[in-house]
Amino acid sequence: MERYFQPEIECASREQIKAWQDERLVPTVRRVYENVPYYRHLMEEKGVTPDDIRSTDDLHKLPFLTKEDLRQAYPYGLLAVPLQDCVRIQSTSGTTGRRVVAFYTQHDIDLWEECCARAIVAAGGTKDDVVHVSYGYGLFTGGPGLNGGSHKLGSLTLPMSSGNTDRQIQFMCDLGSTILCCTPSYAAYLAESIIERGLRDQIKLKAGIFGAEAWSEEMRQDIQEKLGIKAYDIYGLTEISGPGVSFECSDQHGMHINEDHFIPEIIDPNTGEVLPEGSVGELVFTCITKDAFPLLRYRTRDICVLNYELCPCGRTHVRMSKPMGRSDDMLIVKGVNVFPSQIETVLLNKGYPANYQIIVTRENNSDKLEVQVEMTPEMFSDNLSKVSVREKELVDALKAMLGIYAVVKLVAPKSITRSEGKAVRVIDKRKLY
Ligand code: DLL
Repeated sequence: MERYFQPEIECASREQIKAWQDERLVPTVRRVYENVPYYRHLMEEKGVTPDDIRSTDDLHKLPFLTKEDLRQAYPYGLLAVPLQDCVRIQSTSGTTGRRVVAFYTQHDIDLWEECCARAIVAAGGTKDDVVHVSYGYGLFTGGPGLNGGSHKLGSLTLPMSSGNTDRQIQFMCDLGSTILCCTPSYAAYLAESIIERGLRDQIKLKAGIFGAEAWSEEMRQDIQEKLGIKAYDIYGLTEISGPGVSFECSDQHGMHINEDHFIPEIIDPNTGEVLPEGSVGELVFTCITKDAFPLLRYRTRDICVLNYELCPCGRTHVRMSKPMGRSDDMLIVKGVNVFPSQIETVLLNKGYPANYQIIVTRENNSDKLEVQVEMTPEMFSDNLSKVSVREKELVDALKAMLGIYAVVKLVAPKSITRSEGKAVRVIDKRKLY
């Protein structure tokens, strides 16, 4: 039977959801206009005043915010409350450019943790569960978010953080962890390590809540089979609060967006035009309940589609598809759009583990795509001629999926560095030339 953390909200009618959004958007826009000079300036440039925003139907009139704006306004420029009212910051990893810092009041943290509690309940969690949180703690939102959600639910929380795989597995066995929260790539690594140590029948996991990076359906099947669990997707981003912006339910067909807090839109990433229902485009969020950092029309760069059909689980909040990639993660190789998720699908379909790295270089003005793929131990024991047959097979399958030629290198099991957080899938050396 489906359980809800807040049924009156999660299963509200669409009319009720729209009414909440309308009544929360209007004062939020006014408050941001009055308290955030950076955004007021953007509104003035567009000739919009708070009086122009009377309901969500007027949302499209507001200017967008981008990561570049957050960098420009770093660190305090988008804060909508006095700094003394804030109790926490979280931050993105800042691998490309300046870090982005998000601020929280206690009220913001409470709402964020509620969103994460909804995600845990949707994955079958109750207060009787032992929630094993192996997302990183610290500035990254993964650990603190799921930790807080588990507390809200009253479950026993194991704040493991990432790393130290032996200790993770030992605690999992000794304390009987039932729900594992970590990145899907680390879940795959933990699954492999548990099986290698012959401990599969000593773990009591029933579910996993995996997100923070793209992962395919094939990878889900693989983790589910190896650990004997149901694996749920969870999505979020630091700028909007962290994990729990949306989450999967038992139906496992898209993630319900917490629409009482965040209004989603899908836009054309090139023109900024709002696209009709069912279109694939860039996801944009407007925060309507946050105190400290209520970003309006924030462009996530994540490409996905929204599904407003009624979900069999009973939740009425719109579902977003798994992000098909990020508009800024998409590689353009020889003029062709390549998403790492397409490569992952081919590999998993052909029985390879999800340990791979994509390396793009440029030689003589021509792009070169190389995919290094780990073999399973059984494949590794094959003779060399069989390995080259396998490589050729993969080249053909990748050509069929991507439309371009990729060099394939099959490498020994465990030779690609494992990540305890988000996996590093792409090394684009063209940027270094
Ligand atoms: O990754 C928050 C999070 C933590 C989500 C734990 C889920 C679980 P950031 O580090 O700011 O925040 O990265 C946000 O990660 O814009 C997406 O591109 C990507 N991302 C997050 N969740 C998913 C997911 C956290 N389920 C960026 N599938 C986002 C695919 C995801 N990509």
